[in-house]
Amino acid sequence: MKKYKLISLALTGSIILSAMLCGCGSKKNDQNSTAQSSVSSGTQGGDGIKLPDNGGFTTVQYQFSEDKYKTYYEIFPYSFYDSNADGIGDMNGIIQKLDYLNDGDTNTTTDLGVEGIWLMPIMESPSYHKYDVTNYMKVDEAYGTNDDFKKLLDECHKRHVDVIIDLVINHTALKHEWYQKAIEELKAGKTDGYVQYYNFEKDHTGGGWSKAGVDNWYYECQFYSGMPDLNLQNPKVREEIQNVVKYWLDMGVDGFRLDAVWWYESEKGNDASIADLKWLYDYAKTVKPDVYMVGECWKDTGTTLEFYKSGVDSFFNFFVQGATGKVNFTVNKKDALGYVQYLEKWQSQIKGNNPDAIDAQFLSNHDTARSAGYIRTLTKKRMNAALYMLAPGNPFMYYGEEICMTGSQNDPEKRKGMYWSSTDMTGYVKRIPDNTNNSLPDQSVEDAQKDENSLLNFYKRVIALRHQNPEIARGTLKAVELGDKSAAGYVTDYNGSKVMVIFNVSDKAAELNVPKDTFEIKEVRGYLLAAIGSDEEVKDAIPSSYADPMITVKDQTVKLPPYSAIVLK
Ligand SMILES: [Ca+2]
Ligand SMILES: [Ca+2]
Ligand SMILES: [Ca+2]
Repeated sequence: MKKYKLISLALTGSIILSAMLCGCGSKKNDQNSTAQSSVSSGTQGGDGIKLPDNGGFTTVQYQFSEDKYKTYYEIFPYSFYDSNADGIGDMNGIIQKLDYLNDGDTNTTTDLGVEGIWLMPIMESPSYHKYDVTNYMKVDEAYGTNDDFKKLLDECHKRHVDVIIDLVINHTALKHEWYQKAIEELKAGKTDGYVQYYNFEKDHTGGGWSKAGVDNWYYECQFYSGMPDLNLQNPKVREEIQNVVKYWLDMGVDGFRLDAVWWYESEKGNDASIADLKWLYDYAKTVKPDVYMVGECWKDTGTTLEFYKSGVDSFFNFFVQGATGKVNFTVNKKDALGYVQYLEKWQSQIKGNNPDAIDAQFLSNHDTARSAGYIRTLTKKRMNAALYMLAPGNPFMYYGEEICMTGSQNDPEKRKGMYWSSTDMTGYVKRIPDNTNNSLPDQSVEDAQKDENSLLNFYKRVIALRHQNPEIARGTLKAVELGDKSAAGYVTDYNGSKVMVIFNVSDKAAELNVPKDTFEIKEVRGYLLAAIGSDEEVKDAIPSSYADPMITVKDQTVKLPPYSAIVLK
């Protein structure tokens, strides 16, 4: 893994210098401070530490990540953007919308600024969701060609955006030629060829198996009869999968999202599944040493921790997501302290099983309801975004989260067309098979771009703050109690460079004293204001804009308005 180059810019230095000079208050220093103001451009008068203009959003420079630490965006290609008006989103559609995700320029703010994309399955498949593959080396025709995908990769890489694709190897589609050949062989009384690719047994009773339609043979199919489970321990299956992994890595993908990893050897036990994962990851590294993999292990914490022993970089953190997950709980129960203590504990646990482990937080994905469905106010939606986007590791945002799309009744409803514009429906995917509810959110992307307070514009700020401070994703974290559970923080240390992040998840302002032996405050890197004035739950006064943030940082005392976050250095 490449080490992240910490930024040392003149701008940063000048802010520190200016802050130091400003703190003294003598006439001479005031003059110096004025002389510095053209570059430091702080927004706060008085004798505290200067705050960066506009929360630091447009004033603190950063570089694109060069290692595996990225802010990811999950895309369902079917629903994202339809470039040829055939009713189905496609590779060329994603290319057309890349500048919305990242335009490749850290100085512009029209884009979200994400540095990674997870594409849900793109390989040939008979289903709309494509989690049952018929050809592992071919992009589904509905989405385009392999060349279209290659072009998408090139366009992403030009913008410093990594691409990982879904790899679905627990099972294939029933129509996959391997399975079709296996059935032909069974009929011919042959069991040493493709039959070995799957798990066939005679007279198998119990769940997760179906009749193969030949004599009294049954085959394993843990998800449903249309998805026969592969025999991942079979050397020939492994050779096939290695060819698939090499094919896409050679084409330029940066890694894989691994579907259903707990199910790999669900009948043999976790150790066997973990061994499969280790084999897969170790092989992929021989092709691309810095390959990134994130596994879907949708089980309890103990099982997820165990799976980190495979060496795979990340497993999705299912414990922070959803209505009752840690992130929303933190806001609803005003328990910032519980959150940072959780972050410290979980980081130490996953790194205990894999020193290179990277946590993968998210609020929702294609299988769960988006957060706008369970978070009532914009204030709380923004605070939720701040919490998981300022956690260590790689956060994953499901498309549509940022414009408060909803959908919870069934899977197709959670995968509705991305709502780009209320005035121009070009590219909008009207219908996902079997979805009956096509209701649209209040704001399209176009509307949200123009609304200063929109969740979309808040996400841009928090993602920028995350990237301006590479310690947040990469550092070793220690929770810091500041006397009140509704306002707490953490100090994180990345190769000796430390930042402190403080969250105030209360409806009241907070005045906090940071012990000097815990963290010595020298600089304000940036801050976030999540509270919206019209939200009735906010009790204390809140800032009306970033020009007057109602934040002061003086000596070791930090005053924060309700629902806010700050990054100190
Ligand atoms: Ca299309
Ligand atoms: Ca940009
Ligand atoms: Ca399996």
